[in-house]
Amino acid sequence: MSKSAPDTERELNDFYREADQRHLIPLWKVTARLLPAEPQTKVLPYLWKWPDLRRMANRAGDLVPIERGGERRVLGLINPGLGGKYAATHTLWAAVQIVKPGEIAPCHRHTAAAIRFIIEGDRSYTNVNGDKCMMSRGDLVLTPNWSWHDHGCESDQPMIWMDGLDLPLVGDLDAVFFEPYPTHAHPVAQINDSERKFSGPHLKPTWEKPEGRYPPLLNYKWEPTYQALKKIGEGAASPFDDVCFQYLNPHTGGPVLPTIGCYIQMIRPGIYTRAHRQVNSAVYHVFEGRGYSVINGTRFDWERGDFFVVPPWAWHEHANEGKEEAILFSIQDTPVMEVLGLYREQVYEENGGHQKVTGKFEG
Ligand code: 1HN
Repeated sequence: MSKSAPDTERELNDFYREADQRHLIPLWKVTARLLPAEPQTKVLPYLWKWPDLRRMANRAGDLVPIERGGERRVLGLINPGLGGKYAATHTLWAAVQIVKPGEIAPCHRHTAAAIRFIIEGDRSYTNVNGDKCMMSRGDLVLTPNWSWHDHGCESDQPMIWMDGLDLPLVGDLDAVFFEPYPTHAHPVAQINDSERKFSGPHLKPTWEKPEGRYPPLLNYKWEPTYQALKKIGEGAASPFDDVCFQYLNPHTGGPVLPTIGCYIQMIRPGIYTRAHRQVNSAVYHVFEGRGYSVINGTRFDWERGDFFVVPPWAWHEHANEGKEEAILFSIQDTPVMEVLGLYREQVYEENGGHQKVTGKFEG
């Protein structure tokens, strides 16, 4: 005798209740949620304006001392889509940090890897494992994971830079370790040593052998970077990014850090790029100039100093309608996607490669 429909339904409900109590999930109930046709990210496109960031950084400089415990005077960018997670994208931390004249931010190390991109000031440094890397505007400085680092400012003006870290990713992997150095500052063994050895154009010293994953060059100076941008900028470039360079590890030719790719990009006057989307997320800092990006149909107007986020798998295109070049620095989690075999990109084919603009970001 076959069972009646209500009987079956009751048994099924009992089954689901027991599964829940036993910490089991029947996959057939959640397949669509677990396996969407394409990424369904919570990361939102967002824009932070420089006058606010700068004013707040300076205010923090007035109000908050740098001490052991607090460690750093840093204002992190929080993505409004991530439910309060301390992150600019699901994988990347981005922030502005201020160090005032005479201060030294105490030496420590952590398993999250970091980059600095210098926005304002000079005659400050990051001491990375004893190599004192002198920093000025436009320099990119690396602190690879588990490297000792302290920051000092020897100028009579405060120093402000962008911090980029893979901390949200390392946190999700439950792999965060942190250790303060026994003294406030690390002894200085050399000054600009990695730069001295490894910043020759397409040249590397033959006697310096790779040390595991440790990148041999820690300071990518602005001037040669800019010269390279200008030189390549005389010809054709990418239809999606215009002139765009990835910073390289001179030993491997690969990304500067295993988890963070760094890019410098020039959108030349009159350029309007075509839209595409990539599986990686990105945090952009506007180093010079002004322009706008259309991200998933919303127009984001940016100018010098601003920061903005492009989420995973979000259509984006960039425009510079002015007469001056626009220069964007960005950090992206692309190396993670590539090493895991997850990297994908797609070209926007409709409407001549340009999205329909449906709104403007007003903050
Ligand atoms: C950190 O150690 C620094 O060393 C900057 O300057 C930002 C954000 C989160 C966690 C650690 C630094 C940081 C950070």
